[in-house]
Amino acid sequence: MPDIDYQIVQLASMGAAMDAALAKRFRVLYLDGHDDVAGALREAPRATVAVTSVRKGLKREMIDALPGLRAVCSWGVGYETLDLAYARQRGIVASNTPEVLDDCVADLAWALLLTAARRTHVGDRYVKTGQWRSIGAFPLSTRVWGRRLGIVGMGRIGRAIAERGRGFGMDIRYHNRRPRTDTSHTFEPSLKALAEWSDFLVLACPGGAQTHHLIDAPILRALGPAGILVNIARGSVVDEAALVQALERGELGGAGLDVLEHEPAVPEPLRSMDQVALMPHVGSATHETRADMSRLVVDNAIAFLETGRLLTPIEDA
Ligand code: 8YV
Repeated sequence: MPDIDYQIVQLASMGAAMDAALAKRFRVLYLDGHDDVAGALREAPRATVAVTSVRKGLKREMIDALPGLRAVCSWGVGYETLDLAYARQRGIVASNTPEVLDDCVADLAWALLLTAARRTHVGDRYVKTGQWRSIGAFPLSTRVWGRRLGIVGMGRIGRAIAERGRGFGMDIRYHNRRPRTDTSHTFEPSLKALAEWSDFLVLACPGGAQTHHLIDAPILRALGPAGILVNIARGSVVDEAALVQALERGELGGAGLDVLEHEPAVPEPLRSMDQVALMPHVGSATHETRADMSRLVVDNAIAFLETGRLLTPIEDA
């Protein structure tokens, strides 16, 4: 029997302050950065909670290595890297960090939409490199106000994006697995029809097998040569080779991407096109939201260990 009867295995740091708060209250086996996580898990046969993140995930082998595991508390709203189907079979429950990041992710979707449409990333370079003085007038860009906004995935983040769209006087429609009762926007059952209708198509759906390459060449063609695609969901949702081709051929007007299919690898054409604005997967990455996310993970772990219930269980798990 190991010397310490651990209650928690922690695979991902929640920041120094939150890590310390957890360690003060419980017996925590801290494994972030450990070079033999699988081997170290043998030290915690009775740990009931695993603390992890969407980046670190939780594979089947890890679940098998923890016979006492009852709950997984994960950082991030996405959970495609957790083997939830297997966890569920084993009677293990899981939590993520919804709500606290909705507004920051929606803000970033809008930043990318505005950047791709108004070319602020190009204008910034234009001014800083002296082209304003040497060349003169900057090329015209695309109007955002009052246009058509299509949203793929009308969950909490999709609704936060739509709310901001109202402020821009936009006509808004959405595509989702099923129509939602908590929004008054028009449901469009056909993704292709939504893409044809939209000036801007924003992706806010979950990643994983169900949405893999949902946005393929025909959808990109439907969005069209003046259309702009914004992705703050997962890189896997877009067929990136088809996206590059559509942009190169002028079949798609532009793109604003926070996530890429093989991130952090970025295809060279996307890096060199002015009609593309890129960010390094940072939808939730503000000081305030990241602190809220870490706190929510810790609060979930505390709630489970003290009451047997998670605060924000993953809804479809
Ligand atoms: C993070 C996210 O910015 O919560 C998620 O699922 O994708 C974002 O909060 C991302 O995980 C950073 O790697």
